[in-house]
Amino acid sequence: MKTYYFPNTFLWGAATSAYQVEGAAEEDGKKKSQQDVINAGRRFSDASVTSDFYHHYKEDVALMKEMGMKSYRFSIAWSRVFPDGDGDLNEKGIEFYDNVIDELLKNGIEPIVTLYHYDMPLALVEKYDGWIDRQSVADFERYARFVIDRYKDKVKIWTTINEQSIIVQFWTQKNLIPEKYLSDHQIRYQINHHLNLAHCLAVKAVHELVPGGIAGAAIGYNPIYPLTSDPKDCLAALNAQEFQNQFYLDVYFKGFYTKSVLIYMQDHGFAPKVEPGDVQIFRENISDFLALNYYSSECVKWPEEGAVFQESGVNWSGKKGEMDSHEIQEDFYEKILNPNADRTDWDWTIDPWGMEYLLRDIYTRYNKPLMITENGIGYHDILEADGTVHDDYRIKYLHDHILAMARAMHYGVEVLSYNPWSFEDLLSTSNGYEKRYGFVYINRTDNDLKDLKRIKKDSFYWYQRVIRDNCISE
Ligand code: BGP
Repeated sequence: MKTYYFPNTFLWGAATSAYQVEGAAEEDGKKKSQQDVINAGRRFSDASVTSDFYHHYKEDVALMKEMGMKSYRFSIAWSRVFPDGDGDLNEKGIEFYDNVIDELLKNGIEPIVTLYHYDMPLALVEKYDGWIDRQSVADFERYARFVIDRYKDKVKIWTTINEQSIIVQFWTQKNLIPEKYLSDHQIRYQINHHLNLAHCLAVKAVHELVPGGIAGAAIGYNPIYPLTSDPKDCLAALNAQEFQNQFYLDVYFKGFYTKSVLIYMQDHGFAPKVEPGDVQIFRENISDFLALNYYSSECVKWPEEGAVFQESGVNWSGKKGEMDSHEIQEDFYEKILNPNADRTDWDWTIDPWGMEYLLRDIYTRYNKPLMITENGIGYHDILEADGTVHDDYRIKYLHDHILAMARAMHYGVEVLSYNPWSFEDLLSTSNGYEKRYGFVYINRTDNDLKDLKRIKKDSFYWYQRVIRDNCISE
């Protein structure tokens, strides 16, 4: 049995995002974000209370400390700080984050702050359709600069945009898109262009304002495998890899759009409009690291002649066609479920080998430090009558993924932190409270708020030992 030890500086932790955990969606001056509207229309709980971190943050930070966390990755809600997106500051809103950050620091937990996690202020969607309009970039920059400047002495690690690739891939679920644009894929990639500019301007602000600060995006990243060794399937995998992953990373680290993807987009009429000076903004603001949200891998094959299919064979809910019915013609690659991997109840593949594969692959190509800002398994957890939650499946999932990360580190990959999803149960973006991820169980369901009691799962005690021992064994 081999044991892998981690560096003493390794930032063990866990992650959440504002609208999925805070609740208090319209309290103390906060106004709605687009997620409040998107979630209100779903078949599970809305985002008004979620896990009520807003009122329980001290209790929750105490639990983080008890588990031994060295870092906590969370996001700031733009609409709590500037309720109208571009208007006046909400003093009470920013005070909440002052308090959370101070509480973390007091407990020896390093804050890893994400500036944007799907939650565009609704006011800006109503004003100009959110990220569709280029004005969103300037408004985001103003918000980001304010927050970065306020915490420049307390927060050193900044992630800019959460899962840009997912925002683009599932653009009608992660953004409120007006009916008239729903089948306009040029708009989809224009949103992406604006997100790239917003990301770069936030990196710039961190470099200018934060002494010793580092910045990077948190990308949703699935490694892609060819179904067979047929050269056409291998080429399809390369196409998918460039289209879904490299297209984002090349901007973050090289300052340009991947040529093959841009040409594909031009051929199909959905390339973004790029203004003079934009590429210079990309080139001058290269990221310091890449934060990775890793859950699953994907498998592709060469597409059938003339096939029309969804951009994702299996969408975010794990059910075909349920949530994103807007199709895109792809003659580049065709996704299929990997026949060689286990799957969760929602058909997400469970692939620890993919963790080692992607860490080594990305590090070799870009040579920048990496962080894991999400990784975890959604499950129908059961609260037993004696108040315990036996989540051995989560312990196995996390063990196997940490081990894979350790193997990658053994081969030289620089990984700074591990922040699995999620610290506590929260509102899953696709399945509400039916699908749980936390180390801490929140006593509520989609239909019943109950007492919101915090209950430590078996995985809590297991992860506590991993952090204490600072190692993982095969
Ligand atoms: C990531 C998001 C998270 C989180 C996670 C799990 O894409 O960054 O916000 O939600 O996926 O997915 P889900 O919530 O759909 O179960």
